Amino acid sequence: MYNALFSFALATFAGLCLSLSGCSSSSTTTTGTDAGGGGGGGDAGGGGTSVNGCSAADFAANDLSAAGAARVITFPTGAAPAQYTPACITIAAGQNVTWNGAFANHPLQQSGGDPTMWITTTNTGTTVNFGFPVGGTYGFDCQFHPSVMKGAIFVK
Ligand SMILES: [Cu+2]
Repeated sequence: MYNALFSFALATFAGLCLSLSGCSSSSTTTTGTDAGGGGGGGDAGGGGTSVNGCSAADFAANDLSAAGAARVITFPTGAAPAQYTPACITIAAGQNVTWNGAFANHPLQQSGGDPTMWITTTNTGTTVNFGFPVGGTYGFDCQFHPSVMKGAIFVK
């Protein structure tokens, strides 16, 4: 009787183990392109890694994570390139950022930083809003003028 119960328990556990990846010690290791799930792994000292010219000091100078803060980045509506304003900001995980400008003239795309794709390439319209649910440093730039128009979001 005891042996039968024990065997049943073992079988149940084994089945559970099969159904859950990572319950054995031989769980697969990730490839390492997404350090810490895009999270804290790459953030030196919690101030954000330097991406697209945005340093930890730049991120700290534009901390927009306070409740009620306007998390808006503007850029030109005309064809002439000009840097994003502000280009380097800090927000908290779960907050959103709005970009305002002419995407047809300045297509927004992810560029640099953590590889997670919170920013979807946008080339039409004048406003877009993206959420950043996971901590990390996420770079972006203009497809047409990446040397002039570039920035990053540090999500703490
Ligand atoms: Cu541009």
